[in-house]
Parts: sequence; C-alpha cells; structure tokens
Amino acid sequence: MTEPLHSSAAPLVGVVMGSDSDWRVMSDASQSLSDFGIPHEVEVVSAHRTPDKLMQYAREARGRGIRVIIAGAGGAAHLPGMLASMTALPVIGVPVPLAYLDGMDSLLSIVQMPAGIPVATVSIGGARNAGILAARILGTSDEDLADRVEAYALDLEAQVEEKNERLKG
Ligand code: RP5
Repeated sequence: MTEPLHSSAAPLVGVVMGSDSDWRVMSDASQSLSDFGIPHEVEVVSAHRTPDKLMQYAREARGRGIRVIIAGAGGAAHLPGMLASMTALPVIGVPVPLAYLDGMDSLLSIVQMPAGIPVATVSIGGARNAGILAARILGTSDEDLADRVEAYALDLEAQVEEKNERLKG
C-alpha cells in the first residue's frame, strides 16, 4: 500500500453518511481510500434531517471535482438513491446495519433502485469494498492507481497462500 496523499489534495471521493452514528461502519471506506492514497472528504448529509444540504451536496459535488460518491445509511436508507437522482457521478451505496432487521432494511432500501438511476450497492456493512470499488472506478483513468489496486489483489492472493502453507505445517 502507498502512503495517503497529502490531506490538502482536492478530494476525489465524497464519503457521506446519514448520521455520525454510521461512522463505525463508514470509517472502513475512508480507511481503504487512504490506503490507496485517494484524497477524499467525509460529511454527514441526512436525506430526511438535512434535505436542503443533501440537494446542495449532490448538485455541487461534480463541479467541485468529486468523481465518486460513497453514501452509507441505515434503516429507510434513501440517501444514496436521492444523491444519485441529483448527480451524474457514480454513487456507491453502503447499507448500514442498525439494531433491527440485521441491515436487511438498509440493503433493500438501497439496492432496489428503479431503472434509470443506478446505485452500485455493496454488502451490508461493506464500506471497505465501497472504498475499493471507488479506487477501481478512479483507476480506469489513473494507471498508477490501477496498478495499486492490482497489487492489493495480488497481496490478498499471497495471504491466502501463506495461510495455506501454515495449515499444512
Ligand atoms: C439513518 O438513520 C442514518 O443513516 C443512521 O443509520 C440512522 C440512525 O441515525 P441516528 O438516529 O443514529 O442519528 O438516517
């Protein structure tokens, strides 16, 4: 893994969540972006508590240089879909599990977007994969970053083999 870019670099990814209580899950997205050296910003934007902020964020993100939005929310999780409806940027949705229903409510709210407004939904609590998917998207126009994503996958492969060797004694 490379070192994170200097924090003053203009953010390429917006990591947004419906509540600060989602950070326990969404910090994994921020961590994986940092691991790949991708400058990003973190913001609480609630679809139902701060609807004006939601609209402003979605409409201004692309003009500010954001290339991908990762949005996490729990319960009746309309944040990712609402963001996607107001921006042409790719939106990755993270279903955040709450106390009830094991996150199935969040998953179904995010994944079942009607045709026309896509949200790329990761697994329940899958914020780490959201960060990696954002890296892969940005890697389509950044060879160095794509190389780092490939190196990461190779490292995962090597870890499996190491564990295999240990199992065999
Ligand atoms: C959703 O409501 C948030 O995304 C969060 O997952 C959930 C609960 O929010 P808090 O009551 O913890 O602020 O909008």
